[in-house]
Amino acid sequence: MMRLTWTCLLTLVLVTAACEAPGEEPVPAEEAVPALKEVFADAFLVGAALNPDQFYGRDTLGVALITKHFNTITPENVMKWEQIHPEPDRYDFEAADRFVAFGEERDLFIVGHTLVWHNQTPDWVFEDDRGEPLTREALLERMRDHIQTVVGRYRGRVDGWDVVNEALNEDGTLRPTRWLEIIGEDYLAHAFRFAHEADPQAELYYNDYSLTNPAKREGAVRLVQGLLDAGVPVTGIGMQGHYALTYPTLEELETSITTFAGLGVDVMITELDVAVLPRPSEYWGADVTRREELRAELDPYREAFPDSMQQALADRYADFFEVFLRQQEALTRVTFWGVTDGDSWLNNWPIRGRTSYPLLFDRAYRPKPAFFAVVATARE
Ligand code: 9MR
Repeated sequence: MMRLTWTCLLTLVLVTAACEAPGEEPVPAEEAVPALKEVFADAFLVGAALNPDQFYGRDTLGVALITKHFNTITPENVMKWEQIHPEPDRYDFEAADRFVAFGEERDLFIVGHTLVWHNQTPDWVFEDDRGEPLTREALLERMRDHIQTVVGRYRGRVDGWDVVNEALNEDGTLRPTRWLEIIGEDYLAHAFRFAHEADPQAELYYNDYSLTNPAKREGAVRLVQGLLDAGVPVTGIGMQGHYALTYPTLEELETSITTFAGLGVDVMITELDVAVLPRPSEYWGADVTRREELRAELDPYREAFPDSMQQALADRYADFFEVFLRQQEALTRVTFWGVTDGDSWLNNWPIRGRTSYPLLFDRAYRPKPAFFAVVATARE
């Protein structure tokens, strides 16, 4: 009996030791961890995309981080068309209501994501009862009903909306979606007008990735300038910050921010993360439909993230935040796409089941060296 007990104890010690992966920082004292929203209070809002475990309160450690560090939130998925409006005559507001209540309970700036997109939008949206494509008028009416029902429900409570998401190709032309095909180029103008009618106070954004690429940047300028010239109420451009250790260049990032600000609209970094895993191809966008096969060499940090990589990530984040701080007049908000590394979509895209490290908090909810590097940029 005694021997068994000692064996158990020894096992416990060994298992506990194994949990302390080599190279991991000791947990910093709570008071040594400043709140991001306070560190950047004079510059811009700081936020995160949330999942249901967080806003339903199941992920209690995640909730503690959100409550401490962020003053703006975006729902990662629950306001997308297929979730909030799964069938023609059925809206499902349960999760979105909880998300909004979570933000109100903490007095956060609440962003709605997203009203008009080509992904996560059911096929029926574009079809009549017989499965035939809708006419332009019928699709516009369906878009109006969706936008006004959703925006109207949260009028005065959701502060800003990603009205149209990812409408541009990499070359800056309009993406050939069913919205474009059936309605025509003015589908964006209609979407913004419908949203404005439903909540005249809400900020309304065009949101996209790869907006640091010159051709796509120019496409966004043409698009948004055209909307503004036509009197369409666009208040901001959301630059999804799906970045990496070597992409984009800081110069391209800063040029995009200043160029967009020059249009007279707000600019925000809406989906920030920094990919650290090997890329299966030279594609740098964030098209969620792209998929690649898992190979061991593409998932090198399953067990631990080496110190050298932690440092590279920290340096990269510091570089980005130096640009953001320099451009604080233009930027209203910086939102991370997730809270901890364990939450990130990059664990499953473009390859399912990898172990990625793209955010400021690790899987054990601890601030990483990148967190402290970001904080340091505000104190230089
Ligand atoms: O992070 C989101 C992930 O959980 C979803 O599976 C995915 C599918 O649509 O969408 C992800 O969020 C995307 C966002 O809505 C728009 N920009 C790209 C984001 C990352 O794919």
